[in-house]
Amino acid sequence: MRMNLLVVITLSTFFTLGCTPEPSDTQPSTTDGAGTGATDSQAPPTMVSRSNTEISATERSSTASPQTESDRPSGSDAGIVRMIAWNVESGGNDPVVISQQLSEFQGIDVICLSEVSSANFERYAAALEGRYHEFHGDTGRADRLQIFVKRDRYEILEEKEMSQHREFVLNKGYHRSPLYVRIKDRLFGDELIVMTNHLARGNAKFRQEQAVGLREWARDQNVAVIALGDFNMDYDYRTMKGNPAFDEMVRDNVWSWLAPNDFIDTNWSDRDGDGNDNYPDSMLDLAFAAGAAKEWGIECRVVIRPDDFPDDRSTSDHRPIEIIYTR
Ligand SMILES: [Ca+2]
Ligand SMILES: [Ca+2]
Ligand SMILES: [Ca+2]
Repeated sequence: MRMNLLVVITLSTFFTLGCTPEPSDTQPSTTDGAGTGATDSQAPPTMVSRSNTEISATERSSTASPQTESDRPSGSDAGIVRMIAWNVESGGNDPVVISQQLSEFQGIDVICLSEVSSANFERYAAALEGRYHEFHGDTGRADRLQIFVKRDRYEILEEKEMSQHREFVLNKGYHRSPLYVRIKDRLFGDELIVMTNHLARGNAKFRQEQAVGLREWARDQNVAVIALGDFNMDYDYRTMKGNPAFDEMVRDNVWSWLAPNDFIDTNWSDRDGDGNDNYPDSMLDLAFAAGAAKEWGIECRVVIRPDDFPDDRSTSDHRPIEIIYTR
């Protein structure tokens, strides 16, 4: 419980609420991790479904601290569910710094990372002291997806990296395939799917196709679904619009966008090097709910750390976003 309180205090202190949208393919920000060299003619990878890829206890023990189990399943906050999505900027960070910052999220129910180098999968799991089920994608080259699910609270029912749903192609071979877990809350018995994404950056047309595919996939699900990650949908706080992929995502009300409490920029991009963010007041990192989860009153906020922007070579150019709801 003490750990949980610490996390809550820490998050409350550093986070400011905010999330908003806008469209425009002119925004740079998130790298496409793949882009170069690949062609659209590449055959899509086959759908991958594999078993739990938890880090072994042996691997964990090397860096795990001897902290006693804190944990929430008994306190007054037991009904509170918190999830984080964070693009950690593979290639533009120091994994030691990212690990330290990640460790501050200890206690969060589900943590979704994007732009993770495969060399850091185990390091990040160790930063969370082995208290999480760990899953990661095999697609995306240097920019992988990774999901952590709190081990003591959730049972894992399924893990899937999904390159295609029905006729909808979600990965042309060099993108990040959506990664999801179907989990069961041991405390309340809820079953839900948590998905993370890092949609195409350089190819706006394909990003739209990905959004359509995610919408149709969500339409076909019969359990609550939450999706959070870097969607590259350029939600602009000034126009209150996202790019066309955002429009496809929210069409037909299959997904509800979980707008942030406060509209805070989530990505620092200063490609011309003048010291100013070229795309202020915009949001790439988003959260959505589908099915029963739309009625859960989920709140979203952007996580701010002191001096996080502008980022440097050791820190990520993205702020995390957090969603919170009460069961
Ligand atoms: Ca950086
Ligand atoms: Ca600039
Ligand atoms: Ca920005």
